Amino acid sequence: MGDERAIEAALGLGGNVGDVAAAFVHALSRLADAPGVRLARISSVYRTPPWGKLDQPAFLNMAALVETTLPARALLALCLEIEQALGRRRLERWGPRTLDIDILTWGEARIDEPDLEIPHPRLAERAFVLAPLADIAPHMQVGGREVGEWLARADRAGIEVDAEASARVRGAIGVA
Ligand code: GSY
Repeated sequence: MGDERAIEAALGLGGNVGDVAAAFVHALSRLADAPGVRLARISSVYRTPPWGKLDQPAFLNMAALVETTLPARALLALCLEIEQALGRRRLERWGPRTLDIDILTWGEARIDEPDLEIPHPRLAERAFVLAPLADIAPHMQVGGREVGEWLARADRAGIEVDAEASARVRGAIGVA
């Protein structure tokens, strides 16, 4: 990255169709190679019960911290481009999907637009987002509390680290 001031942004990744750990590796590699983005930290990969629509396979979820000189909207465009390159399929609302990349935070910005809400509006309620994010940013402030505090209040039943998927992703991505 150049000399422009970098912003720290948190991303949430998830999917439950196909080889999701491989999709995470491709997505993180694309992010790491993108101009204006430095991949700073990645969480473990968690196996999580489906939220919203219950009769679908378990998800894998993880989080990443990036330092970026991209405006939030350009970071969103990059995330959508990566999702599409990886064949994102969302067959129905709340239903199975190959890969989602959500911008959870972009610095301390608050953005409330139809296609871009930051911080992510449901971040504080969803243990499948909070558990990975707490790995890498437990003290990040969101909505008046730290991520770790939101996680302590959330229902994290059934959420477990997937050790094999975590090792695959960490083995392929040289980031702490
Ligand atoms: O972006 C949210 C996609 N999604 C998920 C998810 O990522 N993890 C879990 N466990 N359930 C989900 N339901 C939806 S929709």
